Amino acid sequence: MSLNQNINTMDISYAEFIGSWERNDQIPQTQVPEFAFIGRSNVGKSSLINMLCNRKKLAKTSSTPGKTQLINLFKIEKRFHFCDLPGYGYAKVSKTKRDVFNRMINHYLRERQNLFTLFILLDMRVEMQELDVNFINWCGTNEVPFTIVGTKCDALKPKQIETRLLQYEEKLSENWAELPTIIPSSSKTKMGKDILTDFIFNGVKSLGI
Ligand SMILES: Nc1nc2c(ncn2[C@@H]2O[C@H](COP(=O)(O)OP(=O)(O)OP(=O)(O)O)[C@@H](O)[C@H]2O)c(=O)[nH]1
Ligand SMILES: [Mg+2]
Repeated sequence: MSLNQNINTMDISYAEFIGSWERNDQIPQTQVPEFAFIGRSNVGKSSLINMLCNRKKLAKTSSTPGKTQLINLFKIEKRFHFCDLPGYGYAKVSKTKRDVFNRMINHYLRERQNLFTLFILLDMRVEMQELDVNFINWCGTNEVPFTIVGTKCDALKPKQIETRLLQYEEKLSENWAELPTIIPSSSKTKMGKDILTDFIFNGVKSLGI
């Protein structure tokens, strides 16, 4: 089945900022299913959340990496949450701050009981970085359920997207017997929006919510 089939009619029409926290143990505990977004700084996490919610400024974005520095929660459709996380591995952020981010992310991912899926974002304009490989493998070791989303596809031609997907698969196959799903996207052109929305709504529905 090609990625463009399976078009859904579902769309997010309600999204509200709940709050920001700097430590996992401060976030309100809830049973509401949560979808979190992670990836290197500047990969487009906050932009993707805005695109999926049909909003321009719900999650704060910036061309300067390191914009999102806290765990940000959003209530979506009053049925589930989105969680915008800080980026990992941004070299220009001080080591102390990077350690804080890593600890924050690490605790959240290991302890958040209601985490349904983590979307790991990879910038499709470039090859998969060692940092991404390590992070994806860490998720495997820690049994964090994840789906990979390729971002900024508007900067690539269809053939280049195909080539990059093959590269990613080859890289992942070094560590993974069963390849994780990779969904190409663009917050500019809304590429991948239907597939991601469908994935999210179906996931929530599978919980009977
Ligand atoms: N061309 C293109 N640029 C994008 C896309 N998504 C995000 N950007 C740009 O990438 C930059 C970073 O976007 P953010 O959404 O703030 O990235 P982030 O991953 O949340 O970054 P941090 O919070 O700093 O970790 C901004 O200048 C966006 O305009 C996309 O789909 N295509
Ligand atoms: Mg951000």
